[in-house]
Amino acid sequence: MTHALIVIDMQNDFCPGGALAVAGGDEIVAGINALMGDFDAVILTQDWHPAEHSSFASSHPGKAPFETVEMAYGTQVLWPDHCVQGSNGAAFHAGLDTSRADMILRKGYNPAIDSYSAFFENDHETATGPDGYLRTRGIGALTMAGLATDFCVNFSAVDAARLGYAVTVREALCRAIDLDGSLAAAWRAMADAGVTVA
Ligand code: VGL
Ligand code: ZN
Repeated sequence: MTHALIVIDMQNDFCPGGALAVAGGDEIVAGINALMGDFDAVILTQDWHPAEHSSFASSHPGKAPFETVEMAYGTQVLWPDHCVQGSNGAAFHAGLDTSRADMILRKGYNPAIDSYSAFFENDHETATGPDGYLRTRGIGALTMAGLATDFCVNFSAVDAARLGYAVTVREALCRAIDLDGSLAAAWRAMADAGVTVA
């Protein structure tokens, strides 16, 4: 089966020193690069928000990062400003081998809705595009790695499994935010969706 590697959000803002740093986020860059040659296709995702995005705590007076708000599409965690379009924080980690990417998918560009998943925005309805790309290339299996395990990797893996892909998450090549048990919940959600953890 044609097999793609999907590298999730390996960007400066999710690495140590970044605006929404994930502990050890930079440790997985070399391992991800080393994996790329094993796949028929490599897709990179890039969190790519307009300034004043609705997922930023700074867009909600009186709210602090990591608090939640109720949006039309459900509960949304509020984040520090991060991955603002064109900023250095939104750029890929300098060590990531972007030369191998067949496709770079930018997500989270709609100011009114967050998009953790590579496949659907957080309303779980609005498609972001790669399903069509993958199907037309005959890709049926996906391996995922990157940041953050419990948000963008989790949502991407669960959505891909629901779309019918055979999905594997490389646990050692992911790092988590782990907010109030979100990592344990994410592993449960991925297992329930039929995602393989390797
Ligand atoms: C992510 C929170 C906000 C992620 C992106 O890449 O997991 N998390 N935006
Ligand atoms: Zn984001």
